[in-house]
Amino acid sequence: MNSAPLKDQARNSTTVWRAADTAHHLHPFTDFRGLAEEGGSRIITKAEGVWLEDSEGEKIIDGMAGLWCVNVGYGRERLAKAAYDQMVELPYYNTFFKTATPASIELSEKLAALTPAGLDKIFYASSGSEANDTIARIVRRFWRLQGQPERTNIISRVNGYHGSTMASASLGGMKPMHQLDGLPLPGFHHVRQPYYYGEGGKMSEEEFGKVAALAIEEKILELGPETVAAFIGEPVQGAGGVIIPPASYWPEVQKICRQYDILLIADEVICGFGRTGQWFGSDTFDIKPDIMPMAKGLTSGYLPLSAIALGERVVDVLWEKGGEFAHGFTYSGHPVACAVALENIAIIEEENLVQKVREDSGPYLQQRLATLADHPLVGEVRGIGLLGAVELASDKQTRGRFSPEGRAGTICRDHCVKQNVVSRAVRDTMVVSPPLIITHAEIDELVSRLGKAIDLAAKDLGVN
Ligand code: PXG
Repeated sequence: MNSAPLKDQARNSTTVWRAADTAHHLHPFTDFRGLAEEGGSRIITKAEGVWLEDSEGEKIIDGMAGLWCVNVGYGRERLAKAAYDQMVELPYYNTFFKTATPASIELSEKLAALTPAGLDKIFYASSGSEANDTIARIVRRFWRLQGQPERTNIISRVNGYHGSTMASASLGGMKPMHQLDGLPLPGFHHVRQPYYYGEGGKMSEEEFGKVAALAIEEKILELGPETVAAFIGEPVQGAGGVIIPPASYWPEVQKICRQYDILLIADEVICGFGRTGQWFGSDTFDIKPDIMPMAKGLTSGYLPLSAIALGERVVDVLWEKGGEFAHGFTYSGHPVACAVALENIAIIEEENLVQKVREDSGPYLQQRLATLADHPLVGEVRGIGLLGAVELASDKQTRGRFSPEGRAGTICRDHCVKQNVVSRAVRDTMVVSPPLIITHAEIDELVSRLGKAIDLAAKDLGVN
């Protein structure tokens, strides 16, 4: 058996990598056979700033910050150094049996300070999915301890995304994920999303925001308020297509949660750490959650780590009445991941990245994306902070869609790949979420390449 490292010269060729990838590697959210028939993966070998490089030496502008996570950009030696130093000092120790590490303690203190007032205690896992699974258990535990064990139902939204484990995919409202194996699990319910462009019809935005929120109350009444434990939503739905709720939505949602005494969970896995121009989406939309999961931008994706911030209402009950909380992961509070998170947050602070997104790069991206709005293939451009979406439409006026759904998006995405720009197609919506360090010149490049891809897609679709 040849034990030479994969990157040795002899194996360092796209063809060999692709063949080995096809032979042995199953990719997430991928049609295995389809990928093999297309000839296999694009192999990404390096990255710096907002630029990726593939094994053919092509330079690609990463309009998605990896998977919405590389907030401080690629190539940060400080993060590598923080990981190295922590590994040399203490590569691992657990937080289960009355032990802690300086890194896990310091990060908890820091997150308690950064998160909205009242969220003061932190529980760790390694992914957004694990964080949301943990939350599903916490809210049920909370209501049991409150003497209301029948409160087990959790309400979330169609087209929301909360992860890929059994519970977090059940929380999510993605049909293809449910269809994979018969989810959602019992006790997970979905209501309409605040998607004005797609579902607003003739209503004003303000009116539609309230109607979408009232769907939560209708669901609560249908299930029986005494059976509802919590509502969970992303401040802005990311994977669902950068769905920005009307201003009237979150105030109404909060009113309803308070009225029926149900817990409010704001999933900050994408919105957290500056993406919307504030530290958290909850700051941008003035949401006061009881529970807040975070991941992605917490370490800028350099290492896997997720955190759940919990407010007094929940903590007091778990603390006073709970006894042992029989849940946790080997890597909860992993010291190396925590050290990287601390250094990552230090970079965000020192470089004023949150303020920059709010006052400079965010508005500039929105202004540049808005230039695509007149394109005959574009139905709407929307965005907030460094999140952007371009809806492809067959008819601008009537918001007409191409059929089958997703075809126009796939065509445009394939052109993006050829133009060396990463933009995700969510059905027929092109979305971007670049690293927070993106410069004006790089935003120009990103939007120009996306615009070219839209031009080429328009030709393919016969739109001009
Ligand atoms: N909550 C939200 C809001 C997310 O966006 C998760 C939870 C789950 O996180 P983990 O770390 O378990 O993946 C996510 C993840 C995409 C895409 O293509 C989006 C996510 C993950 C993978 C792909 O849009 N979001």
